[in-house]
Amino acid sequence: LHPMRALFKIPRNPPPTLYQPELWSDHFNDFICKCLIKDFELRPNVLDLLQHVFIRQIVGRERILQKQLMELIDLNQQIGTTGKTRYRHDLQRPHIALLDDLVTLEVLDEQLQRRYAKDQIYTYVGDILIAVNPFHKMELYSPQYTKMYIGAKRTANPPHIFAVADIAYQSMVSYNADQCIVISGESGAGKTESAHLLVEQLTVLGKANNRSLQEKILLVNNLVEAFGNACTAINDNSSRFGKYLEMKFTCGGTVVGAQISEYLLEKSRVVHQATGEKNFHIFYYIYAGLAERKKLAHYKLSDSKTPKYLLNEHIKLGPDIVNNTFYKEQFDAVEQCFKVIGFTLEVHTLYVYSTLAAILNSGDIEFASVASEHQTDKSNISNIAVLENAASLLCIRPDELQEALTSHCVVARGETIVRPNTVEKATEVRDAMGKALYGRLFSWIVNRINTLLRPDTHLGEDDKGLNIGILDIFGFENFKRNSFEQLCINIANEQIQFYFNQHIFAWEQDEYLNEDVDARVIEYEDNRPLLDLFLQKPMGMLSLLDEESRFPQATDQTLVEKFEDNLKSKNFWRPKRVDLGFGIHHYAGKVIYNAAGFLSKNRDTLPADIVLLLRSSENQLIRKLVTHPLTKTGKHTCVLCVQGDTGTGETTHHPRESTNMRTQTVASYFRYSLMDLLSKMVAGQPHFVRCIKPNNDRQASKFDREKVLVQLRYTGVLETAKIRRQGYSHRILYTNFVNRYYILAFHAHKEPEASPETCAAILEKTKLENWVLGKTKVFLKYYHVETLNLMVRQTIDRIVLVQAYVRCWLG
Ligand code: AD9
Ligand code: MG
Repeated sequence: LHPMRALFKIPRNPPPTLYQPELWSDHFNDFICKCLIKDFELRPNVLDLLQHVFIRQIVGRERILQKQLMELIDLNQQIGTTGKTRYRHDLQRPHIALLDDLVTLEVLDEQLQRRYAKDQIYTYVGDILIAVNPFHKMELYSPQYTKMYIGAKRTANPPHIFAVADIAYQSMVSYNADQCIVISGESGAGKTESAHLLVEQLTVLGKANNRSLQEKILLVNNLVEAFGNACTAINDNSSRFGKYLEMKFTCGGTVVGAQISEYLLEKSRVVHQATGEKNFHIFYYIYAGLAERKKLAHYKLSDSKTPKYLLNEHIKLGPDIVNNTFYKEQFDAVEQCFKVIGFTLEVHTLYVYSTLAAILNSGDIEFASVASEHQTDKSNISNIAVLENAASLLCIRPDELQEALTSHCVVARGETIVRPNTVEKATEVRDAMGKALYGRLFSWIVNRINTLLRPDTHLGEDDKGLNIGILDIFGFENFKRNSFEQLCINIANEQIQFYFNQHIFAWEQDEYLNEDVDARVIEYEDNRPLLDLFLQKPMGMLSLLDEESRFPQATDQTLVEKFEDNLKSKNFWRPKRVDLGFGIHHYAGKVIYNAAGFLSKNRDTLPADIVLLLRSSENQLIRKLVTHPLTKTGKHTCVLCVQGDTGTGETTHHPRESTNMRTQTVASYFRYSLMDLLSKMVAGQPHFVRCIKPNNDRQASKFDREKVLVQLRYTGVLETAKIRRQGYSHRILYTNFVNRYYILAFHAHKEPEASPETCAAILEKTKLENWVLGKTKVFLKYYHVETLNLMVRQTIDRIVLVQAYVRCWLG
């Protein structure tokens, strides 16, 4: 037996890639530490060191053969360079005269413009990625790029969205902690595209060993976007819902599933679209797709008569829809998504098509006013054939549908009385049914995806798993005419901005105070007053709206008057000469809203008669959509929730709707959704991507400097640059710091005491500068942590290599 073998106690089945010091003898660990601590590069004194260790200490009088020593030196050189060779790539880094990280610059917009002109759309401001929408296809996402950004040091490559995926992934694995990537920016700035790219890169990083799972995850976004996105005046593929996609990993970092949470689908779009806008994509896809397959008749649709819900008079697409090749291709793609993700054709897909066709058919039901002896405001259906089509697709009786649309029951003194609906009321009921069916269908699809991609089966018993959440919501909107939907969308953006501010400014500066660290205070635009204006109870805008929605006599006019009387804020005003108008000065700019329809949109009632009727449907899916009781209640404690007067941030939320048809208002459901989203987000370590729209014309290579500057200003990017330059974005408790990094300066198998002295020793050893020690925490600049993590990784890599070598050599 080789004497060193006994000394090193080479473990029998050593894990091939893990350094587990307890498996090896102290002699071996000492040897490694001496090698590593002496010098990170290991090289200069290697000969001396090895001679010392091997010849004098271990082998004693026995001489090591020259050849073996030479081998060790070779090995050492390999080890010394792995950090570099592993991450060197075939792609030559383009010569960059412009700065990748603008944290050091005062004039951001000018640099961004110069970079943009060179197609460098990504730029860092500290640890935040700025992505300027190129509005044209970029050669930046090929497999070569995918590879180039795996495990690379951030400064080794130009800024890229893939680098954000990598940092989030590496942080998740190294810290065993959930991560959250927040993408923000106004409508059309590129959030959804960025989200796709992140998912793509994360599936590669997560090395899904199951190819079909990888494929499924990649298709999830496409599927939900077909149902949740639409063409607006600003963006042809505008997200009309908020999406939080959580990718699930094992603790070892293998991707095992995905879960989506959807927020606030803009259902009103199903029945009405503003000038120049369209319905949800899927309706056009299915209409063209079914026409192509000659199946329109089966779904009671006709290619000569475009359904009204698709015929926005301002677009006049008309017959072109059925001939549109893009829509046809998209229909095939959606069907493929359904198939790959695991929806069954017979049960699911066909039911989905029937439901969509039923919505389109019901939109064509027309009402006429009928004069009667007692009342003049009764309504009747003037195209019974269409009603019958809708009823047959919904698998309900046409006479019952007719009754539910044209009349309603009221219970008075224990007696049920049937009252007729006016044409206006009947139309409202018809549209409410379409919206409700679509909204529920969307949630059902999302739930189904979640069931099919649930990670349970892939996680080991003790593995709770980790996740990386990607937030992609609808961006800030300011149209010519802004309604309730824009208000909700903009409040959501306001909340995300608040989350950003808290992370970047508020919490960081609080810590300086608490920890007695001397750092300059950075002024930033705090949008808390705006959130209070909207969310405070009982006098915030949403509470006032809910209160007014409870009065049957209230009108949109009384609502704006209520706002005017009660909202005392410089951010709220009533513009002159705009009926039902009110203005809000959002963090991202001034928006004039029109309150017409606010009350009915907020009440969003689906009459009980319709619910009961749909529950009798012979179509399983329809039945499910109207019966599944979403009665779970959630309790969220979230430091970011603005909950007005209680100030505790704790609320009990009741998701919308229960079986007794007493529905919650949209405003209160919205509030619930926001809190739910935030409680998910705060659980993870955040990474920020700021998307910037370079012009309003969706034109490539056009950089409207003023427009960009406004966005940089309101998103606080300029202040972010300052705080990143002057502040300490990472604050790590002594214990955690020592635990994570002691290996860089101390014996790998003996964790030293978690004292400020130990921390200082580690930091001095690493030759990093500009760090500070607080009372209980180490304060680091944003760029320190990456370097430290890389050093740890390299150290472990080297140890593993030495182990491997020693095993081969002696084993
Ligand atoms: V909204 O708030 O959902 O209305 P987003 O999501 O911010 O908006 P989206 O990602 O949909 O915007 O981008 C708008 C369009 O910009 C896309 O349809 C692309 O045509 C274009 N875009 C955005 N990012 C890129 C990119 N990295 N490369 C090429 C891009 N084109
Ligand atoms: Mg989007």
